[in-house]
Amino acid sequence: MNLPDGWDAEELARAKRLAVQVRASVSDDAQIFAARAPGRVNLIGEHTDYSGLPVLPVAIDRSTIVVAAANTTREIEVSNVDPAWPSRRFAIERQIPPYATGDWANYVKAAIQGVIDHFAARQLRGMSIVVGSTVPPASGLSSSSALTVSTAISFMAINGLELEPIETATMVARSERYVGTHGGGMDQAVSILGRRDHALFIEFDPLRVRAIKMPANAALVVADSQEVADKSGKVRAEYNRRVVECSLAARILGRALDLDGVKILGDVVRALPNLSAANLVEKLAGASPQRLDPDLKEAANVLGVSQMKLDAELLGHDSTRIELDPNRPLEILKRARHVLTETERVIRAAGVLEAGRLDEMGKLMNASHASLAQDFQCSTHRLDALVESARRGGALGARLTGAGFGGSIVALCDAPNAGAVIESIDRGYYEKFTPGASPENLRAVLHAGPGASVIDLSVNA
Ligand code: NG1
Repeated sequence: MNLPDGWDAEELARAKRLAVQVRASVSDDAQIFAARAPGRVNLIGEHTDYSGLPVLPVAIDRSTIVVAAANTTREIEVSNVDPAWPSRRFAIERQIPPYATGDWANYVKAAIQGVIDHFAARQLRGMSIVVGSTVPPASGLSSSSALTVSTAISFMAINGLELEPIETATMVARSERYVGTHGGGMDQAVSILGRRDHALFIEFDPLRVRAIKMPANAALVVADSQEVADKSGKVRAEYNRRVVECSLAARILGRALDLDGVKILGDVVRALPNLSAANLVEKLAGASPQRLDPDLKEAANVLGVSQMKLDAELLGHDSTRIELDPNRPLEILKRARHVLTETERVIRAAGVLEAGRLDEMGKLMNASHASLAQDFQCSTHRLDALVESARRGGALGARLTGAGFGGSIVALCDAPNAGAVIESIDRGYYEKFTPGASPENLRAVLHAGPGASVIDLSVNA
């Protein structure tokens, strides 16, 4: 069978099944498009993207497919083959009001709103879509971005709109903030720009990528802790709090180092490339208490700005305003230490991966996990146990992947050893933490796959 570029046989078959459902609700001659967008696993560079600092993920061989046909109603009609996600219908308007927090279709709205904002002057056609995904939800593999990306590119196809992939990635990264997470652009970038058998070294502001071939003897074991990292509730608050903490650390460092206009840690690193993470952490420690009150009063004093201005700049307004827990101080030093040392690890990791030095890559991944657990405080008891069980099975390195607070881990292994690592995870983790569940669907060797693409199903029928 002739497969369209970037699609495998299972995906094409899945798209055709979804198309049957879409055809039932549109006219016989309607053009049908199918978009696929992969999830991702991040090898290293965690919680660095929203500071504008580099990451090193791979697009994985698990994808979300959206099959779309134009309708005549100027509405978006959405259904999902998984009954856990109820059907939705909403009008295309200049400002689409979001559903209640946590509604899955807010990711669809985010994508549509992003395209509307980007192509402001256009009259856009509505569409009916059916979604079918093999990216497990809430497990740190970015099912959300796979949905946002596949929706955005199918909506563009329906409306005859085109962008360079790098521009699409920038557009979608911005648009996903619609759901209220103040994320960076890693997930959308790798979902769109991913390359088969390659990891992507991604830099931001402006977005650019370098593909790094995965060494042939490397295997990636990805295991789901089954601890739900629900990005719509508590985890979102934790995530957004860290965005604020990192931005505060950046502003304080900027002031201490006489730099103008610093908003994120990347601004500092780019302005002073010769200062090491250790140097910068030392400067920060000299310029600010390690922790600051969440009402931002003390922070405003340290920065010499008004509390109101700082509040507006850091927390925003309206539906995407960040609410800080008034009873917990903001951690400044620890968070910055993680982000700055992680940046050094990512840059080294790109080099050692390219050179095929897997042992060193594994050590960097272990150091990343330790820093995420101790300084960024986004690991959990269960993620630590899962990482440990992978290491005991002989993984060269293992770490939580994605935002943390639950979700998945990634373990780097010598390919012949992947089976032993999986066995150790089954015995050391799943038997204890998910007794009775069969672990077959919870862990796998995943491969670096191609980025998103859209096809005309009438041509590929
Ligand atoms: P996940 O694992 O999908 O929640 C989130 C952010 C990323 C990045 C990582 C942490 C979104 C869509 N994704 O990923 O941008 O910041 O956390 O490295 O917000």
